[in-house]
This record gives sequence, structure tokens and C-alpha cells, in this order.
Amino acid sequence: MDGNILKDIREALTRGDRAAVAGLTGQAFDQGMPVKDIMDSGLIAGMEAIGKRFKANEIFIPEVLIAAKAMHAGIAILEPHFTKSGIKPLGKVLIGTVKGDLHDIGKNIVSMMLRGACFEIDDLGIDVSPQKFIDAAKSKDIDIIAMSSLLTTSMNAMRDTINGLGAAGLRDKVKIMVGGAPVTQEFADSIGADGFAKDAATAVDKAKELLKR
Ligand code: B1M
Repeated sequence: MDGNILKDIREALTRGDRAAVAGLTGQAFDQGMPVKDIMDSGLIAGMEAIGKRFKANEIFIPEVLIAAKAMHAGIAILEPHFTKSGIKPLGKVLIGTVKGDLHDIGKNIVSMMLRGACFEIDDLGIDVSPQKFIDAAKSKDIDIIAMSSLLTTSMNAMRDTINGLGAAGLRDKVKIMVGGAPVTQEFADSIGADGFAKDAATAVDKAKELLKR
């Protein structure tokens, strides 16, 4: 197995080369490389490098967006292999990035990992208002609501959603999990969430744990 291919994926991603990212991701998979390794050491590591360069003002929003699209091209190759057909879902998860927040890369990874772990996913997308979460939770048989936030300014929308679910009489019917770069266990506790996960892999463990509670 060729570990250099992960380096090639990272480099193609940082160049924003969608075709190369998709091609190399497919190649790595065909070589038998575990999907988790391709994700962690290829796509996610590449995006982390982009994040660091963005933070250091070495690159700007357009480059970040192009890299994000390249990352999605890689994820699209892996996603079908996460889903094991014919297996009963562990539970149903309603997921979204909260109101005021357009970041969806982490949320999509969490969503994909949960799907791969046999959860049924209903993805409401980005900029999801508390009301939209509440309406969806009312109309569907949901086990877990999973909220993502990448901005300190959007984190409070998580609190608003939890309060809204309480007012709608739904709070005891669902478990609530929160995450995203600025979110901490302390914050999750302070807004009355049932669980927090710092990354996508932990989110899968947390979701499984919440179903048992
Ligand atoms: Co923006 N951005 N961004 N951005 N962006 C950050 C988040 C920022 C930290 C950059 C910085 O200043 N250093 C900063 C936030 C500061 C803060 O509030 N603390 C920031 C800002 C300020 C902004 C704008 C305001 C910039 C502007 O316009 N002036 C603007 C806001 C727009 C809006 O949302 N209203 C903005 C815009 C954008 C882009 C559109 C250009 C783009 C988003 C593209 C997209 O998502 N489709 C973007 C990006 C890409 C970033 C950075 C560079 C990378 C984020 C990312 O995708 N990381 C980011 C800087 C950085 O992180 N270094 C930055 C990779 C991803 C895999 O990680 O999302 O953390 P992450 O997800 C992880 C975990 O957090 C966790 O699992 C994931 C996988 O392990 N996780 C969960 C996430 N959700 C979870 C949910 C769970 C559990 C775990 O349970 C439910």
C-alpha cells in the first residue's frame, strides 16, 4: 500500500484540484486503504492545512472555498462505501449547522461518519433556524438532534434551539448532541445538551452512547 498517496491527496486538496482529489481518493480506496485513513490522513489533514494557512492570512476565502469543494469531491467518492446496505439503522439523526452559520465541512464529515456507522441521517443543511429544527423534529420520528457551529456568534443558536424544543414539548423525546470548533463540553452542559463531541469519530461514539441512555 502506498502511503504517499495520502500526501498526494493532501497536496491536491490544498491546490484545490477537485479532479485530482477525486481520482487519488478513488485510487487509495481501490488499493485497499481503510476509508478512515483516507479521511483522517488525507482529506481532513489537507483541510486542516488549509485552515492554518487561512488563519495565517497566507490564503483567503476564495482559495478556502475551492479547497472545500475539492474536499467534497473526495468525500463523494468515499461516502457510498460507508453505507452498509440492508442493515437496520441504529437510530435517526437530524443534523444541521445552526442559524447564522454557513460552515458545513465538519458537519458533513460528522454526517457521513454517522451514516457509515449505520445511523439514518436527515441533513437540514446550513443556517438552520431553531424553528426549522423544531418543525422537522415534530414531523419525523427522530432519536437525536445534532447541531454544528463553527462561529462563536452562532453558538447561541444552539441554546435557542434547545429552549425552543422545550417550549414545543419535544425536549424529552430527543437527545441533543452539539459540536464544532468553538464548542466545548462546558458550553454543551451550560445549554442543556445531552452530549458533546470534539470530532467526527467521537460523535459516532457519543451518538451510540446517547441511544442507550
Ligand atoms: Co470560516 N471561520 N468564516 N469559512 N472558516 C473559521 C471557523 C474561523 C475559525 C477562521 C479564523 O478566523 N481563524 C473563524 C471563526 C472565528 C470564531 O467565531 N471563533 C471563521 C470566520 C470568522 C468566518 C467568516 C465570519 C469570515 C468572514 O466572512 N469574515 C465567515 C462566516 C460565514 C458564516 O458562516 N456566516 C466564514 C466563511 C467561511 C467560508 C465560507 C469561506 C468557509 C466555509 C466553507 C464551508 O464550510 N462550506 C470557511 C472555512 C472553511 C473556515 C475554516 C478555514 C475551516 C473550517 C473547516 O471546515 N474545518 C475555519 C478555520 C479553522 O478551522 N482553522 C474557519 C475543517 C473541518 C473538518 O473541521 O468544522 O471544526 P470542523 O469540524 C470538525 C469538528 O469541529 C467536529 O467534527 C469535525 C470533523 O472532525 N464537529 C462536530 C463539527 N461539527 C460537529 C457536530 C457534532 C460533533 C462534532 O455533533 C453534532
